Amino acid sequence: MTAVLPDVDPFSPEFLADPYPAHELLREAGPVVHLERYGIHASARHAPVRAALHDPEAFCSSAGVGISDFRKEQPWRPPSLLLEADPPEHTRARRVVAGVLSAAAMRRLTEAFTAAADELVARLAHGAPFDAMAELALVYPLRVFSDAVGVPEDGREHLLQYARMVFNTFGPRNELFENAVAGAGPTREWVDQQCREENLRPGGMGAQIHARAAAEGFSPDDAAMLVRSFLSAGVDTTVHGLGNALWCLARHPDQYTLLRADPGLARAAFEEVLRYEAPVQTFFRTTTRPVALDGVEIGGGEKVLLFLGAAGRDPRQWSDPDAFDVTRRATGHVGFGFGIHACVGMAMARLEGEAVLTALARHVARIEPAGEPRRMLNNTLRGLETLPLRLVPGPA
Ligand code: 4IA
Repeated sequence: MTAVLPDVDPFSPEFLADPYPAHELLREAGPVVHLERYGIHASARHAPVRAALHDPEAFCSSAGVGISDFRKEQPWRPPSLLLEADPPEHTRARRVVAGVLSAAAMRRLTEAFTAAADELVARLAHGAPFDAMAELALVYPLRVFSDAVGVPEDGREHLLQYARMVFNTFGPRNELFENAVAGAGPTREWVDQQCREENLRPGGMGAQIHARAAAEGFSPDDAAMLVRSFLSAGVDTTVHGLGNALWCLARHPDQYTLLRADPGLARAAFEEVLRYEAPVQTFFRTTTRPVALDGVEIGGGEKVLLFLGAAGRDPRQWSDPDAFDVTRRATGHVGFGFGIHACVGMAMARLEGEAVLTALARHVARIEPAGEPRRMLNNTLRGLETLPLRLVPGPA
């Protein structure tokens, strides 16, 4: 029998503010549970989440990866050619985008990303309280990502509002959803304009998308849709990855001491943050036929909620999962998803995380909380609105 949980609302403010007790309840109730409130199945365990992501034929994305079923409801924006698509269309779109985000492309970005992180962190390592969201976690991706893609400087802050809206709209039409889309016309218009080839810096990654897409036979409008994927997925995810990293390191000074002693741990430490406090907490798939997931029967045409963040703390997968440990091997977490839809920009996200954490280790002796952070509530993203910190300077 599938455990039926009548009262759990993973999109309520209480759940979103502190999901971990509810995650444990969901994981322990069974490999797959039924959330009566939304009439959907869900899994909070690592193995079934990974298994569903590994089987895109049975667990498809083209009906949307939020709770809304595109076969029954009109999507709030034209579906992404990448995220909200299945093979073979997905495969074509993915090839274009993956080509632009290649390992060689990442090597070309490394120097600029490293220098920008170094300069920013050195400037903030003054020992006085400041808001590490506004002055670090928000500004760094907004600058380096937008520069790399070739988005003009004017209006870049629209990207933050746009992404928050995208991630809120994966959830149900609750207050977060409605507030996010209300009055967003100008932001949507700005983003749509920046996706056009004539508004992107020649040579930047956005322009490269257009070139590769044209070579693959995509229309200019569809190429612009692929740039839209960049702008939807590329900023707020790393903003909250970095914000969560700073908050983890401030709360676990012993772990920061390890990173400071060995800056070579920066990459592993960022990975551990993604396991421990995943910026993207949830995603849906839709079953294309009746299918068993970890022994639980699910009907065809049903939405299945996958708790990526909860999978990162599944004791069946991780030893001492609630311990933040920068020396553990956290790779294998599903914070970047898994399988054919696994984050196509993960190398760039990791580069940003490594650059900032390495810069901290070089310039900062201690990261100290300077007040209570204010949590940002979002139907999909886990992160902070404000994060008061002190970065106590120390020799490299
Ligand atoms: C898109 C999962 C998240 C990072 C994401 C959001 C939007 C898109 C892709 C990925 O618009 O294609």
